[in-house]
Amino acid sequence: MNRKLSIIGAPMDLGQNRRGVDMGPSALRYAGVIERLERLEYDIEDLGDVHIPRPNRKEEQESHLRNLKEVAEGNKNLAEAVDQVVSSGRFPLIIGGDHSIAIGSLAGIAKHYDNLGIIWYDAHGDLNTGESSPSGNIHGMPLAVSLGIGHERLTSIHGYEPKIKPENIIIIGARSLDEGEKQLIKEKGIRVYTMHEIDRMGMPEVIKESVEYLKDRTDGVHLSLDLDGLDPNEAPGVGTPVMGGMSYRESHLAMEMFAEANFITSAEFVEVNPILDEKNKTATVAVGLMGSLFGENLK
Ligand code: B3U
Ligand code: MN
Ligand code: MN
Repeated sequence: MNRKLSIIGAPMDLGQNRRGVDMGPSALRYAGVIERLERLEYDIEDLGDVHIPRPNRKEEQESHLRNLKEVAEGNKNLAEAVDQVVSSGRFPLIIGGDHSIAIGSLAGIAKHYDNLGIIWYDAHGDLNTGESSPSGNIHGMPLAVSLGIGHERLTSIHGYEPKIKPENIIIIGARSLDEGEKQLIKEKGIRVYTMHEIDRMGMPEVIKESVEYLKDRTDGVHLSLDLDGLDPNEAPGVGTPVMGGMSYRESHLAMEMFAEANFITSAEFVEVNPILDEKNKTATVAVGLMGSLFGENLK
């Protein structure tokens, strides 16, 4: 693992309609992310938060994609910050913010790789387009956008597209997929481990298969971890909780196995909403998972 780590906050709450997730970066810093990783002897630099514009509430929405202009602009800023971190040879750890920030993260990262692998740890597929979305919320679209599918204002961010290839994506933990997302998954042949597969196979086998699959075919792997992938009993501070999620223990095991595989080259932790949380529990869980991902329990 790259021992030089740069933390970038993305206080974005415009990709969905529950306020408070913009305080995610503060909640994660308060829960001790920097101290936790410093103990593991990483060289940590906290770059602070990128600028996310406020929406002009009086202005007409230009499109049924909620806050399109501001989400695009915030992600443009994030892409530039992340690109610089990767260019300087450091590991970008992005802390959100709602999941629409993956648009900017991937835009900044993927241009440095021919075959970036993506592990999408989430209750949702985030594969909607303006047409298929039931909500108009952009946090349900970043994976599609990164594949070059969706509004041009989003797909073109950072000047190239698509960012990633469908065969390099693995979704883990899905249990709330919309019809259009299911179609896209089939059409593009995207690998998905739903909760059904996780229950049948067990988490160790799911992660082992995922690592084996990505190791040979990719030259870097980005972990995009949405805290709503976990069960809401263990991570209650999220905007769209879905029952029956991955447990705290399964999630730690997954992170430990990724650490052992030593193949993650960038990561983001998103959707921590301290307003909806119970005494910062979800941020604390997230920081614990980062500890495992960065090798706390490696022998
Ligand atoms: N698929 C739904 C719900 C959703 C997606 N991501 C989250 N919720 N967190 C949508 O609105 O696209
Ligand atoms: Mn998500
Ligand atoms: Mn989700």
